Amino acid sequence: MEQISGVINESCIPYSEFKNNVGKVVSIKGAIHNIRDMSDFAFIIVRTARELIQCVYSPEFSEYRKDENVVEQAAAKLTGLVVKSETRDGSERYELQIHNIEILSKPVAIPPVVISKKQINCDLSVNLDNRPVTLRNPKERAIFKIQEGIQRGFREYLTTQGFTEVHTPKINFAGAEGGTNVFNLDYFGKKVYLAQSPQLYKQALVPVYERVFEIAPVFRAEHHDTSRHLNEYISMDFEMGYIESFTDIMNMETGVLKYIMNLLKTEYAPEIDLLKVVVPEIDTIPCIRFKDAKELCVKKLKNITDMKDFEPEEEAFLGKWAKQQYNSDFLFVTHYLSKKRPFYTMDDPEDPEVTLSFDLLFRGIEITSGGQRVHDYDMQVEKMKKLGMNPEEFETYLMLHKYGAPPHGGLGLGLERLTMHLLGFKNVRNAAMFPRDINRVSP
Ligand code: AMO
Repeated sequence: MEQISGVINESCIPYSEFKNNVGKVVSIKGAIHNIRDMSDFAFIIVRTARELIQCVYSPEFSEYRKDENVVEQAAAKLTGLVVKSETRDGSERYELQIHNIEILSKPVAIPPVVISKKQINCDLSVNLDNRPVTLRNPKERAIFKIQEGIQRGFREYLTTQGFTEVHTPKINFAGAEGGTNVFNLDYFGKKVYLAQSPQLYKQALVPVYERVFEIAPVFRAEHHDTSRHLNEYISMDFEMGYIESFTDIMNMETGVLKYIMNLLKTEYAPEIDLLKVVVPEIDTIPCIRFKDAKELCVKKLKNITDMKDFEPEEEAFLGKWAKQQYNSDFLFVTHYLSKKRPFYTMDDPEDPEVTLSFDLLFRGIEITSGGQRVHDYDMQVEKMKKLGMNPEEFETYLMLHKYGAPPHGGLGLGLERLTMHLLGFKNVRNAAMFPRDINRVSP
């Protein structure tokens, strides 16, 4: 009987092994990304998971140039001799002089968008309509490799800080964030909601694990088509107990961001270079109170009418201000008004009009909301009643407070928002692999 050992016997080597195989005949597998047929020789560029490998037909094996199965997007196994060459800038490169091409699978149609050029050259909507294909373009896929790095950094750093990774339900008995942007769901005749955030559950887990984090999709029924809102996005959340002040949460986030940026520079350098990303340097992040930030905006910008929150232009202005004053791409804005923050937010005991909460702006756009939570049962019930909520509907959430909860707080960081601003996109959809917006649920 065949036994499965858990070891895959690879007949192919990855590109990283080319340098140890110069002068040897090896095999690789990948997609034929581009065929560049010159008059007396031809290149085949093979796309593997992270590289483009240059392969060249040796003259004695040039019969493959006539093989009609060798077409772009075919999946192939290529065998040949590894040779060392130099790029124009003098750096080392290795290529494969082809001896044999085995076609593993051949496409039946030409891609609807040219993906073998350096860059996808079409409208964003066409790009998104053809996502399974356009993502094959090296620049497009680099976006989501970097996004992987952000999530990995978040996970790795928090794990070293004693956090436990959790998964909370996405079908919920209540919308945690309030507002009208909640998706209703018919759950066997009962009205339930898609999770707007893991808020109520991550708090419930604080007395269990003290520190928890989650990276998962959340759902917001955004009624408008904007360049920074998605209907489904990845929320990177954490919640930590026994905090001494809500600045503990901002310190933890600063540590997370430093770690992420460093990880991107070291382990995601090919994608960072390809997309020419300017990775922010983080030393310390400045903090400003909402009231003081608003005063700055009122002084510098015209026609500000909403004194309770920021318009996008104000955030953009504050982003520039932080850069000029503190050479920082990030700015914490703290002590938002009580009226504007959700029911679970702790009011400032020194001034109950404001909360122990914050937003983090990155290059002038909010990427995080967070703060300290109410942990006292009576205080939470009273706050809910004041806001016109029925505490009875939140009976299971209030078990947290009823049966004892330490002072705690946390935050939610929008993965696509962070990616968007890191990569300098104007539209958050560029930073969503398969975006969901008011007009799009496919692909
Ligand atoms: P908030 O609702 O501010 O806070 O969301 C946190 C972060 O999520 C991102 N975000 C979005 N990204 C894309 N499309 C959207 N429609 C969208 N809405 C929000 C932003 C935002 O800063 N429970 C709290 C967090 C907490 O206090 O722990 C919450 O969800 O980057």
